[in-house]
Amino acid sequence: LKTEALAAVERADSTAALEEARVRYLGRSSGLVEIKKSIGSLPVEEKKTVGRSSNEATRAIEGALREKVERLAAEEREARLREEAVDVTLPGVPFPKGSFHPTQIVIDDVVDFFVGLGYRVAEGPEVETDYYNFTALGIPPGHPARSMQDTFFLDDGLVMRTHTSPVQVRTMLATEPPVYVVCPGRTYRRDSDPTHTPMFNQIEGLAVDREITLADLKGTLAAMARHVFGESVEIRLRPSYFQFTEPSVELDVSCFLCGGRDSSCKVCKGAGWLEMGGAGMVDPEVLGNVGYDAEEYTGFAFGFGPDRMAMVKFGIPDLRMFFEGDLRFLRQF
Ligand code: FA5
Repeated sequence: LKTEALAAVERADSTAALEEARVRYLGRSSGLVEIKKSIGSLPVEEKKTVGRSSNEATRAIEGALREKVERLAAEEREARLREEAVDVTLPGVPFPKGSFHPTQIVIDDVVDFFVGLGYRVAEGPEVETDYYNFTALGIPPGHPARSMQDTFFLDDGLVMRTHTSPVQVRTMLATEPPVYVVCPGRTYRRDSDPTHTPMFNQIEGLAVDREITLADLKGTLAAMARHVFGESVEIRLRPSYFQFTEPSVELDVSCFLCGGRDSSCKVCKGAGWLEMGGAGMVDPEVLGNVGYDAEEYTGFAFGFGPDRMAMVKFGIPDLRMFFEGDLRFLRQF
């Protein structure tokens, strides 16, 4: 029995196999325990020899087990260490890194600028009611400006918003003045050519407070343009018309590349100025529509096209490239 047990211990090649051998040869129902139990019924002279030899066998097996346990544990630890070893001298595995979309770079840049001035960021739904998209902004049903915006109409008086200006209305209805917000978001029009896409982005801005003037608007837009395009750019406000601002202006930024001096400039084509978006003083009627006191408060608003701004900033000739998802294009930013 002892020889068999020692051989089994020697054969065991894992701590689990060793435990199995221990139970088999020393456990409660092992042959050795059986023998020890039977000692009491043996004749006196046999008791001594059987007792001694069974004790001796138990000690020998226990000793062999202990030694083997230690050896196995050491071996297993060593194997694990070998397996988990990290060779810090190997070169790292490079993993692909994404980059921001050019439009997103401009949006983040503009939003950062306004947040720095203390503006809050506001958002609104892309599926908008006719009321917020048009009527509340002074464009009643049947007004020609509705068809000028090439609207995608949905059922039940809903439209895909054609601009971010409805967020102005929603913000003012939800907050008491003073209000300072920027509202980036997706907008939709039935347009498609090198500078127009059916889905595009706008960034709306709105400031309503006591004694806000057109000079505040101009100073704010000039600082924004310098932040996005560089310290040397100038801005120009041209008279324009929007139903929800009076007076209304169009914002032009001087070409940051050639400063308007190069007729072959690939950014401005020699025009010297680049169109960024619309702006103006919030029409008192719009303030009245949201329950603000137009005697006490005035405000300015603006709406830029960050896709267009990105075309200019990065010198991209066709807006549609922004939406093709071509990685060769996107990896450049
Ligand atoms: C508006 O949408 C006004 N809501 C802007 C505004 C806001 C005026 C607040 C006054 C006060 P407009 O239709 O001009 O204005 O569009 C503004 C900008 O959106 C454009 O200058 C252009 O940069 C961008 N844009 C318009 N249509 C498209 C299009 N299809 N694709 C890409 N950009 C476009």
